[in-house]
Amino acid sequence: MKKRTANLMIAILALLMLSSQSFGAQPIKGTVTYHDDPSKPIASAVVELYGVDENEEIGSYITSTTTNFNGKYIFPNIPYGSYYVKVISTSIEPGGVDYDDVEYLEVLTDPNAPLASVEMIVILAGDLNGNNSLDTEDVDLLSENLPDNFDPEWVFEPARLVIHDGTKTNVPTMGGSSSGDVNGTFVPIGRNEIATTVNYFQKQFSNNFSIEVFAKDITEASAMGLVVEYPSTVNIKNVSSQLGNLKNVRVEENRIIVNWSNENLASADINNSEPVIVISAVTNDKYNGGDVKFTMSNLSHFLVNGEVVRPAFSVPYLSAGSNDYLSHCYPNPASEKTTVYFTLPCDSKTTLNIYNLNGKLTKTIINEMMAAGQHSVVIPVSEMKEGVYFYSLTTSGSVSINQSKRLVIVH
Ligand SMILES: [Ca+2]
Ligand SMILES: [Ca+2]
Repeated sequence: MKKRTANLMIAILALLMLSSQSFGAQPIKGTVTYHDDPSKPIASAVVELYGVDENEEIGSYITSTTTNFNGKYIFPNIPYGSYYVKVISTSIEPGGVDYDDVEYLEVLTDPNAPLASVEMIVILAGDLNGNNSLDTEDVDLLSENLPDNFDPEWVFEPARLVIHDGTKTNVPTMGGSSSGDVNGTFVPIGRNEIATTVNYFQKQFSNNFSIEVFAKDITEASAMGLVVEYPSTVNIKNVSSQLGNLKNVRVEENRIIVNWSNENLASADINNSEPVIVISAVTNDKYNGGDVKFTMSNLSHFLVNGEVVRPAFSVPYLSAGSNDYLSHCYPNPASEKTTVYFTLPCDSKTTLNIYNLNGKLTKTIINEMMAAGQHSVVIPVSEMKEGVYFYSLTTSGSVSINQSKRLVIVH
C-alpha cells in the first residue's frame, strides 16, 4: 500500500514537472530595425541566442534564427531564464552613405557645440575608426573615402540581456545600421517591395502549361494566402497545392486568390523543394505568341508561428524564346535521311518545304494543320541530288512563322 502511494506521488510529481516545463517555455520574439525606426525593418538578419554566465556576461551559444520580411524573429519554446540576444549579420546590401552624413558627423563632433547625447545607433554608424566615440578622425575617414572608396558594412547594437519569465519577456528592438549612414537615411527593404524573384526558364511552349510557384525558405506554415496575377492571354484551369485541399480558390479576371489554412492553425510542414502551388493554364485566342508572365502580388503571405511572413517567391516565366521555331536537322550533311526539329507556339496551318539553291521548290514534306508544341519529321533524301538545299517552315496561325535553314546532301 505504501509503495503504491509512493509510486502515485512520483507519478504526480513527474506530471507536475512536465506541466511546469511546458508552461515554463515560451517563445522569445523581437524585431530588428534600421536606426530603431519601426518603419524600416531589417529582413534576413541572423539573430543569435546565448545563455548568461556567472558574471552576467554573454554565456554559451544556444541557437540562431533569421528575421522575416518584417524584421521579426522568433525563438520558439525557450525555457524561462536569462539570455542574451545578438544580431550578427544580414544578407541585405548596406547603403545610404553620402556627403550629408559627413556634414551631420561634423555637427555631432563640433567641439564648440557638443550635443548633449547621441543615440547609440548613431555612434555605431559614425564611429569609423572604432574607438567607441565620434571624433574628427571619423569625419575625415568618411569625407576622404566618399564617394568611391567607401564600402559600407553592417553594424549592429551589442547583445541585449533578455529576462524571460512567466510574467513578461523584455525583448527590446535591436538596431542595426550601415556604417557611415549617420543620419539613418537608408531604407533596408521597402514594405511595398514585391518580394518576388522570377526564375526565368524557357519552357517549350504548348497551349497547355503549368506554373510552379516556389516559396523560398518557407518550411512550415499554419496558413497561406497567395495572390497571383496572370495575363489575359491565358485561361486558368486548375490550382493545386502540396498542402492539400485549398480552402478557397478564386479566379478573377486577372488574378487568382488562393487561401489555405491548417486545422486549428497548427503548423504544417512545407517541402521546400516542391512548389507550394501549381497553376494549370491554357493559352486562349488572345495569345499572339509573346511571353507569358505570372507575377506574385505583394499581398501574398504565409502565417508562421502567428507571424505574417512574405518570402521570396520563385515563379517561372514562360518565354516564347528567341523565336527560333525551326531548329536543326540531324544528320547534316545527310545521305539517306535527316530529321528536322521545330516548335509551334500555337496550333497552325504548317508547311515544311525544301528548296534548292536557286529557290526552286524541290519537295513538300508537311502541308497540314498541326498542334502547338514540339515536332520532328524525317525527310528521306537518298533520291535527291547532291548539293545545298534549304528547308523552310512557314505557318499561318495566331503566330506566323517563315524560317529557313541549310541542308547539305552528299552521296
Ligand atoms: Ca570614432
Ligand atoms: Ca545617410
